Amino acid sequence: MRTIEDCKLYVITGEQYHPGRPLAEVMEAAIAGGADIVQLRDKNGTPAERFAKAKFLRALTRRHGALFIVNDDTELALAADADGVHLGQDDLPLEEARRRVGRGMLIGISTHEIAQALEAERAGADYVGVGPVYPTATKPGRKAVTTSYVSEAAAMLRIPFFAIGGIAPETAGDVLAAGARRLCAVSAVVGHPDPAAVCVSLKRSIEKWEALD
Ligand code: 3NM
Repeated sequence: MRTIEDCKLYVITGEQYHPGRPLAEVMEAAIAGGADIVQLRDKNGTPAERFAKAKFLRALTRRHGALFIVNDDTELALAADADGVHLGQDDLPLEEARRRVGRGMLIGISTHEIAQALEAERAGADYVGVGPVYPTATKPGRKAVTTSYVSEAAAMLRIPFFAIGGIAPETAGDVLAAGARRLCAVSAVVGHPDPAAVCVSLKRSIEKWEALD
């Protein structure tokens, strides 16, 4: 089983970006291209639909040795036997989430400034998201934090962080140059006709920078 430290490329579902194309096909392609983590992020589905998707993605990730994380919902994460749950700043406090899911499950936190990331680390988060680095239609209304937050995170955090928000093969170089070694993407991967090829490209960029460390 992969640990969070081993994971470099994190892909989140975004079904609005592939209308008419099955979730299964898109996420399987992302994993084939090198996604180490898949997160189910589904703000619109019914509980039954969300459970069905979670069960499916759990089986898919297990088959390929990837991690599976559920956005926002500790109950669904537990019911689907996910590897972790991901929380935003306005979701459940980390301590309460930990009480619900126990020590065995990963907890990730979205952060938008270094104080939030340091607080998440102190409170026992297993990883944080750092973003949105660039403006993104996937999370509208949130101000871009730019690569300067990525540099701060690289200098100050001990736990793994994933740069997120507008991450694509075209932007990855600048984000990696700022100090990120883990990337997370939605639209650039799942909205592309060839999700596997985008993942391969992102993974290569990460590995190139790792080799220079
Ligand atoms: N969280 P895309 S940015 C889900 O900064 C999410 O916490 C963010 O989507 C954060 O790769 C984001 O399409 C959306 O830009 C990322």
